[in-house]
Amino acid sequence: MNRQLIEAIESRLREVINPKRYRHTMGVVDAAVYLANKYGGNAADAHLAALLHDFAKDFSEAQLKAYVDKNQLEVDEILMEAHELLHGKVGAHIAKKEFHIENEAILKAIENHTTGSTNMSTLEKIIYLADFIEVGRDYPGVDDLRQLAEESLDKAVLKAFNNTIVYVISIEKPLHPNTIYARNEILKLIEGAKK
Ligand code: DGI
Ligand code: FE
Ligand code: FE
Repeated sequence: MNRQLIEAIESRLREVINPKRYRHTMGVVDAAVYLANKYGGNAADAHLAALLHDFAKDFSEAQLKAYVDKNQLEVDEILMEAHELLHGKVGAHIAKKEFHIENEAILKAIENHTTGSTNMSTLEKIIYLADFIEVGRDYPGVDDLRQLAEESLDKAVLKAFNNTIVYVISIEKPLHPNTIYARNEILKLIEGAKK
């Protein structure tokens, strides 16, 4: 475990995210390490990805868009439209440029933590799910999701996708297609495993 790197990231995080989000981040670290140990993921990678997943979350819309332009990040139309989707992409780029993280699995887990994607690695699933079940989260259904996370990583991720899709529809925002593709794929995987 790279203590020095973790301390450097933590100290930068305290400058760029608010105290509540910092606590959320530490909750995601604990949940991600727990899930990695439970489901055979790499706990050190889970720790780093969780620590960095919301690095850019408190950037303003203008800051996020300026970062995307300046660094010529590839983003689709929906990412630009719904700026709450941009912080993963920007966070992954910062992880690489500022903290020299080259591990693509970690970078992808940060990048895709809001929408999910097809072909998710165990690490991507862990970060996606840890974000929803960390100890500080409190919303209707969180305890059911925590319980499902004890049973099956895939089933819990599917449930988290379903919840997100319902939520985004309820607030009448555009839904990112990656979430739909990811949800259909994992549903098929789970159905296949039953046969
Ligand atoms: O950054 P966090 O709040 O910890 O969690 P997150 O990265 O999962 O971001 C959640 C936000 O992103 C929440 O406000 C819902 C929103 N979101 C997730 N999927 C979509 C989405 N928003 C839109 N417009 N479209 C999506 O597909
Ligand atoms: Fe996030
Ligand atoms: Fe988060």
